[in-house]
Amino acid sequence: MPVTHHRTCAICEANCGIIVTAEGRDILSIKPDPANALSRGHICPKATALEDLQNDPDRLRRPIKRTGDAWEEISWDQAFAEIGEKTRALMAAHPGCTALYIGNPNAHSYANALTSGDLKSALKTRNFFSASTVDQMPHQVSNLRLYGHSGLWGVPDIDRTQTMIIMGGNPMASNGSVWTVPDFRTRAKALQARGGELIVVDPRRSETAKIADRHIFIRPGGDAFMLVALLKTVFSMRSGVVPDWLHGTDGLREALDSFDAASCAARAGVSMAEIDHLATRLTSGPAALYGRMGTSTQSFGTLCAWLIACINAVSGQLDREGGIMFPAPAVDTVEVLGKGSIGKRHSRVSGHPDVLGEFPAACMAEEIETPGEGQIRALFVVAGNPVLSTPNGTRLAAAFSTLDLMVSIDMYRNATSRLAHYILPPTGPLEREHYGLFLLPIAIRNFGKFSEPLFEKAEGTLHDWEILRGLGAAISGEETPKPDPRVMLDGLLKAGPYGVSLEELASHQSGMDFGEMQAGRFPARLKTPDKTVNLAVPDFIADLERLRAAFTDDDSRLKLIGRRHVRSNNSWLHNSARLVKGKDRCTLMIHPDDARARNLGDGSTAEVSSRTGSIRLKVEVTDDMMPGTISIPHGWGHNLPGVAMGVAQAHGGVSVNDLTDEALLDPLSGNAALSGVPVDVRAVG
Ligand SMILES: Nc1nc2c(c(=O)[nH]1)N[C@H]1C(S)=C(S)[C@@H](COP(=O)(O)OP(=O)(O)OC[C@H]3O[C@@H](n4cnc5c(=O)[nH]c(N)nc54)[C@H](O)[C@@H]3O)O[C@H]1N2
Ligand SMILES: Nc1nc2c(c(=O)[nH]1)N[C@H]1C(S)=C(S)[C@@H](COP(=O)(O)OP(=O)(O)OC[C@H]3O[C@@H](n4cnc5c(=O)[nH]c(N)nc54)[C@H](O)[C@@H]3O)O[C@H]1N2
Ligand code: SF4
Ligand SMILES: [Mo]
Repeated sequence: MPVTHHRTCAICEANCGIIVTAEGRDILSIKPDPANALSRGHICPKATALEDLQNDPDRLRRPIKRTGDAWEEISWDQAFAEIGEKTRALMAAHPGCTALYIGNPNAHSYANALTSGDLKSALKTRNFFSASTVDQMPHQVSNLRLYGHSGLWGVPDIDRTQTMIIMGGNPMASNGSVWTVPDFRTRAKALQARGGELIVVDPRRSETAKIADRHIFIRPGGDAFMLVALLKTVFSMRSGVVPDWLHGTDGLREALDSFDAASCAARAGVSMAEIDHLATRLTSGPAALYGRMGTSTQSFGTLCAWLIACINAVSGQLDREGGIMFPAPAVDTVEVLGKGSIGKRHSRVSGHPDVLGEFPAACMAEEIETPGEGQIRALFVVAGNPVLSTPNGTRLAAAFSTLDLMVSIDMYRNATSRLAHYILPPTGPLEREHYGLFLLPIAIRNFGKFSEPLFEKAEGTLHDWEILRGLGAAISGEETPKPDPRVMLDGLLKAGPYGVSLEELASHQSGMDFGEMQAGRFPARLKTPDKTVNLAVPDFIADLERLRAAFTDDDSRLKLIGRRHVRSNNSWLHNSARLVKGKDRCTLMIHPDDARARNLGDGSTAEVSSRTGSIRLKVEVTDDMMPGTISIPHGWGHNLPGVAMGVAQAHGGVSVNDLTDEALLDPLSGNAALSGVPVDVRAVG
């Protein structure tokens, strides 16, 4: 008899409700759940690939161990015992030699989030890295300084706004980021139908720009200049009442005194007419200015995040309906997790300050290569593929192959895990529970859903959290029993604003809707000691000098940016034949003028070089690109020795992170500047 199962697709941040029909362990269909109040019947093509992930013959089910180039399957007991013993021996001989890298899927697993600390404390490590420093860290630094908590996110209220401005985000492909906004397209259409405006600021005419009312091209990395121009213009138009909780507007205005709005706009490649239009929209009706990847993975990432928040605040859009709002999730992570700190320690080799306890992922290679006390010798990678995801992957791969011990918790033998000594694979995506612990707090509605697993886990397999706990115990030698993650989650839910139990939440198969986001949560919601938002943050104001100095930077070389596609997810969905089929997506997009100047035709092959390396790939000539800018997606390049992902390898592709530069960082957040990398392009063959 077929069974029907309501669950959540946890591949991307949208967290869509899905209905899976299965008979035995066969999946008959994966369909959208129209009764889910958050996703309202939306899914994207990736949801159906859950079946491919579940059944993929290349997906590992048992631990494997590498000796030289040979891999053998071993038992969990052997894996834990050997890894525990080797790690303890290395820790005794070389204090401080352990390291941990946590990848993006951890943010999609509540159980990982509640148990990865066990492994971290067993490793007693100060070398903590994660995908956050190739992603959203600048926003978190801004959250911490302005609102008093790195996890206190403002969410654009797209359903009630009249103006939605998206800078450096492409939700038509990504389905939203740090903004759980499933069904973006319908919401954007509704905005347009009620007379509102969708505006996109992007160096590429992206899929989102194509459905927008207005697309503004911007030079990669020009955002901070444009935002200065916009903020100054908003200041000149705004005359409304400043809420009691908003401080520092005079200090902020003064800090920008010596910048000229028109020159800043010109430096960004944006006209003052566009700036005036944006400022008028922002100061007249409900409006939300949102900045994502393009604004954070650049060398002025933190300045961008701060200026965006300042513009929303000064235009009166913070904490109001239709502006930037603050959700009330069923587990309030802001109350549960520490606020975060900056600069408590410094990295050994380059002296980078830690941000929220992390060092920049871009420093991992040098910390492995550089001899001395504290050199990394034992690395644990949990659900991450940093060889394809972090800058200068070639150098990082070479560094990984010198480690005394490397352990990957991953279901694939991929570009990163092939270099490990042990790969420990978790259960499949339909064999585990789901609650969007970190995603519901950034959702556009107050909503909760808990999904039980559809299938029992296959015999002899372990969940991520069991592996994390198993490793923790094997390394520390402590066997104290700890509560299951679901017991912990039940406690967190009961302590949350709705006091709902896990059992009750789980009984609502399409989730529980707690209603629209509410305005007027400030100042109570703020975590700053004085319950105010002080816009004049000294570190950020000081960093404006670096921006000023960049005004005259040589801007003549081509600048590399990235892109995402709706049928791909970072580096790890390329083994699904149904997703990768069709046109080659790992291509170089270039403007016709730039192509002509280099003798490049559509479909020809180009070599792209940067300080760190060079790659060759197919050219797509398109005036969707801004002149002077090229775009290459990340996460490709699986065809490496030792990889065992048949479909992905057959598909080929190259890694853009062989070109991105580990030396290019936003100093305030340690975030990699993946965008705006200077490159040269020439025709080959
Ligand atoms: N040039 C460039 N580089 C980028 C980006 C870009 O836009 N441009 N984007 C950056 C961003 S935003 C991010 S988040 C990072 C991502 O960086 P990473 O997190 O390092 O990389 P992912 O590609 O997400 O790889 C996730 C890994 O986890 C495995 N995995 C998937 N699900 C699970 C699971 O449930 N359990 C376990 N144990 N393993 C799992 C996959 O097989 C894969 O190996 O990449 C960044 N890199
Ligand atoms: N289908 C799919 N969905 C995904 C993912 C995926 O890989 N595939 N990854 C998930 C993850 S981990 C994340 S973090 C999110 C990211 O979600 P988004 O933030 O929406 O990321 P991107 O689609 O990379 O969009 C970034 C946009 O910034 C533009 N850009 C680049 N440089 C600049 C710049 O200097 N200034 C400005 N203004 N724009 C710039 C790019 O052209 C691009 O259109 O997506 C998530 N969802
Ligand atoms: S948008 Fe697609 S990948 Fe993201 S949660 Fe929804 S169905 Fe899954
Ligand atoms: Mo990400």
